[in-house]
Amino acid sequence: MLAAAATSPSTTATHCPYCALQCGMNLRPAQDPQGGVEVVERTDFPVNRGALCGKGRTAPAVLSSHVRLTGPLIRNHATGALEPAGWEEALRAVADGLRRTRETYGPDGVGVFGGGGLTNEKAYSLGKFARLVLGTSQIDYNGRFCMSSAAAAHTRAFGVDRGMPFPLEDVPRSGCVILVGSNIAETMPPALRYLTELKENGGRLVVIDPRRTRTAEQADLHLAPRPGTDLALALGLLHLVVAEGRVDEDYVRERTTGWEEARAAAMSHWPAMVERLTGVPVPQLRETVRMFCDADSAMVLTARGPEQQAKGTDTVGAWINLCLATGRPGRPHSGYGCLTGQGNGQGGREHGQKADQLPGYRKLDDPAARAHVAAVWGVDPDVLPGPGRSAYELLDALGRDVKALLVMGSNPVVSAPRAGHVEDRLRSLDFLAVADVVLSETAALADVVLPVTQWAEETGTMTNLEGRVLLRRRALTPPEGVRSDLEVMHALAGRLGWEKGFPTDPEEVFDELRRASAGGLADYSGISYRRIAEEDGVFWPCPGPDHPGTPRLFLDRFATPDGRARFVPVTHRPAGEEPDDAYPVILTTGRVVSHYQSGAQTRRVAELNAAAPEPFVELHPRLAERVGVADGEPVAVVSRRGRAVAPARLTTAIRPDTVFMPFHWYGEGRANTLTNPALDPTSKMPEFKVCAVRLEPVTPNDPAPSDG
Ligand SMILES: Nc1nc2c(c(=O)[nH]1)N[C@H]1C(S)=C(S)[C@@H](COP(=O)(O)OP(=O)(O)OC[C@H]3O[C@@H](n4cnc5c(=O)[nH]c(N)nc54)[C@H](O)[C@@H]3O)O[C@H]1N2
Ligand SMILES: Nc1nc2c(c(=O)[nH]1)N[C@H]1C(S)=C(S)[C@@H](COP(=O)(O)OP(=O)(O)OC[C@H]3O[C@@H](n4cnc5c(=O)[nH]c(N)nc54)[C@H](O)[C@@H]3O)O[C@H]1N2
Ligand code: SF4
Ligand SMILES: [Mo]
Repeated sequence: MLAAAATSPSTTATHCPYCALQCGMNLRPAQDPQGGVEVVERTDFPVNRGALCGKGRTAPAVLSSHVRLTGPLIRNHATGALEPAGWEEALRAVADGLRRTRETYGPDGVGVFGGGGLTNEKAYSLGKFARLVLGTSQIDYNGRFCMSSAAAAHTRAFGVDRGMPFPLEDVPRSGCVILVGSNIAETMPPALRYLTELKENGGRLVVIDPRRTRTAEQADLHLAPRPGTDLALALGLLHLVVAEGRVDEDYVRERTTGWEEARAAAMSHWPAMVERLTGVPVPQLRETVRMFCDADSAMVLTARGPEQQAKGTDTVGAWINLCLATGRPGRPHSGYGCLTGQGNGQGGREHGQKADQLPGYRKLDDPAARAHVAAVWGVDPDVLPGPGRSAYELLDALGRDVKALLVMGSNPVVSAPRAGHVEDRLRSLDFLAVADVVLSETAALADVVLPVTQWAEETGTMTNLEGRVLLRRRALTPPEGVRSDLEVMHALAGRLGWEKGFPTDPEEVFDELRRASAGGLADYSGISYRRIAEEDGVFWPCPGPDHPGTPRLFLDRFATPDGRARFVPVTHRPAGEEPDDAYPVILTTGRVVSHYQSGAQTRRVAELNAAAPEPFVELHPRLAERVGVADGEPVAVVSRRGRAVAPARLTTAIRPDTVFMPFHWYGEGRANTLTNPALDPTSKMPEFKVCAVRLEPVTPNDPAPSDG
């Protein structure tokens, strides 16, 4: 239960530590004799208006010293154990490990792996730390596994990538919303309200998901395609839009380029063929087109379902084409948006922890961008390395080309595709340092573990899924033995020869970030901590202190050189791995409401664990019967990468050719033991949502599962 609304002056207005909704909450000192803080309802923040999901409500539990790290750990190589150490010793060990590797193998022998949960200040500093202090090109982050395909498609079509080009408040004012591969009821529960209000206002909702999820249950129409066929589906809809004369010719002529090629590509996707590929009946395709085109305003929102595919960029491109052909983007309550996932999934992709990027969403291979950022950093542009490897490529290169790694804000042992292999690669490193708040499965492999402060113990900005820059505020004093990520970077930089340039005060870092982003696509230069506090957050771009910020993009022009949106001709292709005789079933993966990501934080919260104690394999009773497994019994799922075992959960809400596993657990039920690291050629997104598997009943004498 939430504590009653408070009026105490010691209450701090802040935001949840988890997902991209960044729900507002108040924290106040707990009544509990153990101390800490408790969550109090905060109704003045417009995005969630007081509502929180169970993860947000219970977030203070992870602040407790029973579950978190409270001091550095160093591996004793004689015993193999991680042992408590002092900060001086730990920082020296990390600095030595990174320096030694660099001296032996060159700067690109050292890698950095960041996270989309880091504040803007941390993400910015991490990119700067990698390029200046380590001199390495080998930095990327877990956002590559998240919304990178939508980001690439956005940039290709619109010239800029802000996940939602309009605020959430526009959703219920739309006439029709197509929600593709998003289970908002479990992944952003307070946002379900926007869909309920949409229907109350008379708007129509179409949900596209191979499972009849709690979100799909809200829909006027639910389409359940075979996983990995969204590209064909979107092309089939566009074919029908053309065939039924529903193209907005004026809009296409005035605001876009490339229509003829995109139209020709779509016309080869006949409805009957699309039905065969996707399993969605032609009448449902027609009904979708009718709802979408009859509405005065309409939008398509995608999440990880269509994006986490080896053709995710083209798939999102096809949905954008549909929106452009029907004249939606830049019109009221209309257009295309991607529901970004991590707390700072938006800001974390803008300020330089991505392999090809400099702050302000600038490109590392653009000479003008290099010159601008180098001037802010006080260095010669030539010292900046070029673009590096993408996240999976980086993890795959560990122990071979990249010999030491610093991880800050990710738990790839659980969350990376083909995780057994990634775990082996991490073990093969000469040196691994992990900064985390808990002893995650990745931290457990490290030579040195650096314990860091958490959301409620530090201040910093986050950019939510709407592009709204928010301020998280410090509400309590961290325990003695932990330091902030900014302090860690400052201390390491100092030991590696950079006395200056890595401040520990977040506002000082933010002011530098503002200058570094000035003139870039994601321009934060007009945003200040004070303005955020006064204005419920500020939407970027905000190029000056008097600029109001930009809640809605593309009203007059797109961010392309000619101001027009670009159609991209795309055509359907198979998944990286299609079912065959040996692996006849499709595995798809995703989330449950009670756990967050790799579970490193939420598996440490008793209430959440009680609600969702273990992994499971969701499958249709017909498939279960064929395999010979009953509800609740263990079932083995085997792919070309390995084998996982978890209890079967029978439901008619999933297609009979598909099984679903959540990815929040380590051990024998780890979903990512199975997943296929086939990468999208543009975004380098791995294919988390489709791979081929076979199912086997598990008998008591079965050998222990192994990771491939
Ligand atoms: N509870 C909880 N909430 C979270 C998170 C969490 O870990 N737990 N993580 C946050 C983050 S980082 C993210 S990225 C978001 C993700 O938010 P969502 O994208 O909503 O989450 P997922 O469960 O990964 O996938 C959504 C749906 O895609 C469907 N799907 C699977 N394959 C396909 C396919 O081929 N096509 C289509 N159309 N759909 C398919 C799945 O059945 C699933 O219901 O959630 C955020 N919120
Ligand atoms: N099979 C499958 N796999 C997936 C997905 C899927 O749908 N299916 N989804 C993918 C997606 S969308 C995502 S976003 C990834 C996420 O996967 P991960 O990157 O593993 O995400 P988290 O579990 O959030 O890991 C964050 C880690 O950083 C720590 N941490 C939190 N805050 C801080 C901080 O401020 N500083 C530091 N130093 N550490 C911090 C946490 O304790 C945790 O250990 O998983 C991907 N993996
Ligand atoms: S929906 Fe997301 S931001 Fe809101 S309380 Fe839940 S986890 Fe936190
Ligand atoms: Mo994500």
